Amino acid sequence: MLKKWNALLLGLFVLAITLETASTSASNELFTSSFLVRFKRSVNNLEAHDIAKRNSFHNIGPLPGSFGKEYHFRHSSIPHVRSRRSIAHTRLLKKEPLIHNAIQQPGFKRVKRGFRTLKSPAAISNYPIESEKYSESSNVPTDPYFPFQWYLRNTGQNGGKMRLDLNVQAAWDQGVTGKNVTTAIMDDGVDYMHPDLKFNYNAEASYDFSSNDPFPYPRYTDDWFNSHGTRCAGEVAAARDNDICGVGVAYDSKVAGIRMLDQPYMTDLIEANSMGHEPHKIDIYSASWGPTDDGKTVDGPRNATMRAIVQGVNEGRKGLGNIYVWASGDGGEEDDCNCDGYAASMWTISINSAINDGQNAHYDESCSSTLASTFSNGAKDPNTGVATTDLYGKCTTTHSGTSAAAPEAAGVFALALEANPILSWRDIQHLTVLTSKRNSLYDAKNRFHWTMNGVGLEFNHLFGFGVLDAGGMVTLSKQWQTVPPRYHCEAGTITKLQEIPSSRSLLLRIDTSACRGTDTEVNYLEHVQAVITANATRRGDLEMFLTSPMGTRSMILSKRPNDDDHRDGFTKWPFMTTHTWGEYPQGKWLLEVSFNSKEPQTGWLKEWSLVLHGTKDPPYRTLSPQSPHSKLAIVKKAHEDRLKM
Ligand SMILES: *[C@@H]1O[C@H](CO)[C@@H](O)[C@H](O)[C@H]1NC(C)=O
Ligand SMILES: *[C@@H]1O[C@H](CO)[C@@H](O)[C@H](O)[C@H]1NC(C)=O
Ligand SMILES: *[C@@H]1O[C@H](CO)[C@@H](O)[C@H](O)[C@H]1NC(C)=O
Ligand SMILES: [Ca+2]
Ligand SMILES: [Ca+2]
Repeated sequence: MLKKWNALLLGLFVLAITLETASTSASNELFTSSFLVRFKRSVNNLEAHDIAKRNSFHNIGPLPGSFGKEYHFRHSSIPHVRSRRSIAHTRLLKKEPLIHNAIQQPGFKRVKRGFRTLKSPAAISNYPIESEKYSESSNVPTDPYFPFQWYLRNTGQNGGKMRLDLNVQAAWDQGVTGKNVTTAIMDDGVDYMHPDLKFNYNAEASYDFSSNDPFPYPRYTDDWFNSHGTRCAGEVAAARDNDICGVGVAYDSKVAGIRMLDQPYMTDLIEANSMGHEPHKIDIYSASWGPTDDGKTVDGPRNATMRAIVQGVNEGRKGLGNIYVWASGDGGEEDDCNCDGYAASMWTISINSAINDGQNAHYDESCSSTLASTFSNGAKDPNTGVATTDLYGKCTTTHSGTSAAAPEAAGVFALALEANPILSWRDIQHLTVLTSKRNSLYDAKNRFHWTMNGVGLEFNHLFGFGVLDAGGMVTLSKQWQTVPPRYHCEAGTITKLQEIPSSRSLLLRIDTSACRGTDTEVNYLEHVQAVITANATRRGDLEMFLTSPMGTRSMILSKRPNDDDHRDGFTKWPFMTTHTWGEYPQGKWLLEVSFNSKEPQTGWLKEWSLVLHGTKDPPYRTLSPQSPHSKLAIVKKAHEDRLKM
């Protein structure tokens, strides 16, 4: 079913096993003034414009990936959001001979992660003392806020742990600073006149989808609500040694502004246009927003957005694939990022955060789809937030949340792409798995421990494979050989209706050959999805675990105390785990579904499909590890031992 839809979606009817496939689900009640207009044939912008105009609509433009068959129309006399469909306007469009159909777009909430109302722009106080012991490098930036950027260089300032940082100095010392790489900040705008950003601003790749013009400048509000994008941009690409603020992780890279969060309601078309904007000029898209983190939402990308992401990874960057970096979410213990379809997607790299002494931040969500972590605020000392650029030429030391974590990762990936511009979107994920470090990251509440998967890769339910290491990633990128083709194996489906008992686990097994002997054989895993349809008297009390044939147990759904849904449940929801990366998938997979509740609950599991993604051939065969203790050496040896068996 997944594959068939993909074929329709991409208009490709060839057997294209390495192409990515998509699925989504949604339900809404609000309608916006935006319409998705499908034409019977491809039309050009001028034709679309004429048709829009004679029906009193405004043509915003074609949708990415629609080959001129789908356009975004707006009607100016319909309120931006209303609770009923505008049947008359829809009918008007449908009467046009060239129009196949027109769908009024539902509006929904998307929120930025980590916004805290700020009192006043922070001024420098308690200037941190640099420790002499950190490193021998003489290549240290002189920017005034650099000493606050403990996430770039942790000398133990403000109570941090020495060397618990992104290890960017080791990348910079190799001369790698992000040259010729563009990261788009999909957010509330970017202050592109900021003196620390303006020379690294890529205007050509920027756009404002909140107001439909080429100038994604943030809208002014008294509380500086729209400072989010500017702060994220500085973390990636603030300039170096210019006496202004601090430096970006990739201070010679470019940032593009994609303003798309600043309107009353989000639509599928705004998201799709943003994520599909200039996929050959933009290498990395960074997103620090998503569905509400209230711990009771289950939501993800809608159809057009899903198609834009799929198209981005399959065709963006001239076929190498765009890199989508996602903040894993700020819902804390109450939420599970596997219920956020953006963060849980295989095509996004979802990033969690640790604070300056290695604990998780109190707002961190946990889930098995998180790939790795960077750093953010949360320590007691207020000077341990994320220092970066702020609105109107200012600087801040208090950027916060997993919002601040995702752009750091985008910066590290920009360094990797300069080191090796032909890395694919999957190469970046493999490099992340192999070079992220446990360092001294730990769960402040001692719930989640570091565990070794079946091929010796250490992971943690909070932090994924650990904290990004820019130096390690750049070094490995330089010798990297692209990974073998990716295959999707539909390993099995159980559709028998089964009751989830109140006080013990429902256990289901799928025994699979992982498509052995077919042309979608998977022998070395990347992502694994458990696509599940289930309902319950209280959805938030459900817990689910998936155990691989090699014995790695991923918690694919944790208890969400606020989620009292008893109606919707999960409909073909793709729970994802990264924890079995590199493992061999043949054998028995176990799904455990149970309630974690004081009250008696019941529920029904209606469907479980196991989808395996990975390679047929061992992925690291041509690489030579520089140290026998490196993760690369460990996995490579595990894979070689298997082949000898
Ligand atoms: C910069 O990147 C573009 C593709 O994004 C590539 O075509 C171009 O050759 C690169 N330029 C340099 C100087 O590396
Ligand atoms: C989204 O795509 C699915 C699968 O093709 C389809 O069933 C559904 O009707 C679409 N939803 C909308 C709102 O177009
Ligand atoms: C769940 O689905 C089953 C089977 O379709 C149905 O009988 C049951 O009433 C549903 N339960 C809830 C809580 O919605
Ligand atoms: Ca600077
Ligand atoms: Ca969330």
